[in-house]
Amino acid sequence: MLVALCGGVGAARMLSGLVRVKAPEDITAIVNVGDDTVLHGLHISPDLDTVTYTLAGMDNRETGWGVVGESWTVMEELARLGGEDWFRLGDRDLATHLFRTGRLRGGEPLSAVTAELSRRRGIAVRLLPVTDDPLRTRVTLAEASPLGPAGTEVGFQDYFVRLRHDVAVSGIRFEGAAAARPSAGVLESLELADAIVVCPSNPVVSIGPVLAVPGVRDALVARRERVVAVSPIIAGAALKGPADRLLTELGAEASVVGVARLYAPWAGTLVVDTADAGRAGEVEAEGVRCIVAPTVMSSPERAADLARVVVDAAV
Ligand code: FO1
Repeated sequence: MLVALCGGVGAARMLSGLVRVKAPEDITAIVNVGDDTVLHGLHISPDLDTVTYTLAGMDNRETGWGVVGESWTVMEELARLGGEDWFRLGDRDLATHLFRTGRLRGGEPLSAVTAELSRRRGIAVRLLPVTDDPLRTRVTLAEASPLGPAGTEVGFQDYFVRLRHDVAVSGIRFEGAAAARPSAGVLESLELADAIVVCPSNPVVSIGPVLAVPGVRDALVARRERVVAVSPIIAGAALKGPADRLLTELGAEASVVGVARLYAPWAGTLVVDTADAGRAGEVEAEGVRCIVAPTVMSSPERAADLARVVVDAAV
């Protein structure tokens, strides 16, 4: 059985490759919930939804989130009413949030609701939120913004969407992490996995919250030789999103060497893009085996090629 640690769009692409080289029912995805937020009274789980929509083939490829071929009738009417419309919720996407919120209100844990949504959407990959307990990424801004002076702490979606992550960050914390328990199956799957893949998601705000849940990091350390990570940083930059800036702003190096240094305690192997072939020696100097391969998943076939490299590296 293969386990994948997942954030948003990079993880969804990786999973769409993994399901072409491993039977989907043999794959367990442990997904970040630190991006989750409650808006209009609805519980929204962006990374779980991005992964679900991608595996169901209903994802919006352009944006990397939400449903393909969306209509925006509700959002347009809400805007006319003067409601909050900075976080775009399409009509079909809203059905997911209504379904999830109703079940959570009924007392079901997030993992049960996620399993039901996966089943209804015909997904065989087992999707597990890393925890069913509250876990929220909080971002302290290093400079003034429309949300307040330097030093203001905001929610992840305020930072990522409302401010378009176009603001320097001085601190990140994962509210609720200390009390969060891994959801059922998380630790067992890590203990039993033949291979553990760390998807090319943001090391700070996607992989970070997953490892912040007590027990997860130790489970990875114990299986380090089976852990294969794919660098989300290529030639010093992130393909999408603020991963490179966040690494620098928080004192790490925005490069494959910086990622290797962060991941060295619990990942035995790091796959880097061919653009970083010249830095393989420096990655290995961090005590991490380095594999060089194309990591830009520009098509399902390319994602499958990378998945093959990752699966072969784990044995
Ligand atoms: N990202 C945006 O940049 N703008 C949006 O309006 C937006 C809406 C949205 C709605 C549902 C959802 O599941 C994700 C959404 N995202 C949006 C992406 C979201 O910010 C994710 O957390 C990021 O992709 C990082 O994982």
